[in-house]
Amino acid sequence: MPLSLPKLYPITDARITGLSHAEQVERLAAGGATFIQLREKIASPRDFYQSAVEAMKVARRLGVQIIINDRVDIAIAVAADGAHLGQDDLPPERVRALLGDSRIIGYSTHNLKQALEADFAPVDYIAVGPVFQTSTKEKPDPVVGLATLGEIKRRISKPLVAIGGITLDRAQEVVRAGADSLAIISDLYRAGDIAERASEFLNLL
Ligand code: 3NM
Repeated sequence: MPLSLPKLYPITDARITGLSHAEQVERLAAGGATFIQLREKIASPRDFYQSAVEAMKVARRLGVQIIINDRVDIAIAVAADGAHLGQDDLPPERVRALLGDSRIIGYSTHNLKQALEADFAPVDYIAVGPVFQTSTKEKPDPVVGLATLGEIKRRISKPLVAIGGITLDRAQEVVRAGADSLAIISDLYRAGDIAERASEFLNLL
């Protein structure tokens, strides 16, 4: 059965927020988020594992699904709901073998060719980005734009997650262009009240 994604897909960022992953999950869930990615680009694997354990406790208490970015080993170790892979991570086929059929696998793509390939890979959703310019990701790929996002949507069958530079102001146009879900980092944390910002997105969408 195809995965049904909520419209808002928040991604944690300990650097921007200065908060633990668990605390971010708590606040995002308070704003209505039900599907959250833990992304950690600084901490050691041991520290990420430990903070993911804490975040999983919060998530289970609040009924939130957790996807672990990049680290399939940590996704397995903390019994997360799935893993999100980049183009340089382990191949999706191998990750599917490791995670089994019941767990969610997401896959980042950055152009039409990659997205078309991803549609045949054993993954549950396809992320496309950066839709707009972003300063959150180091060395981002070239901006994809809304026209290409729309073309990708028309040519793939899997759920499409848009990512990169998406703000509350631009959320509706990204959905109109074809995104099933919006993955967001900085705009959730800029305003200060994380729960309120998450609920603003959900109310709008
Ligand atoms: N991946 P913000 S863009 C993590 O293009 C990430 O695949 C991207 O953060 C991609 O919402 C990006 O602050 C950063 O722009 C998203």
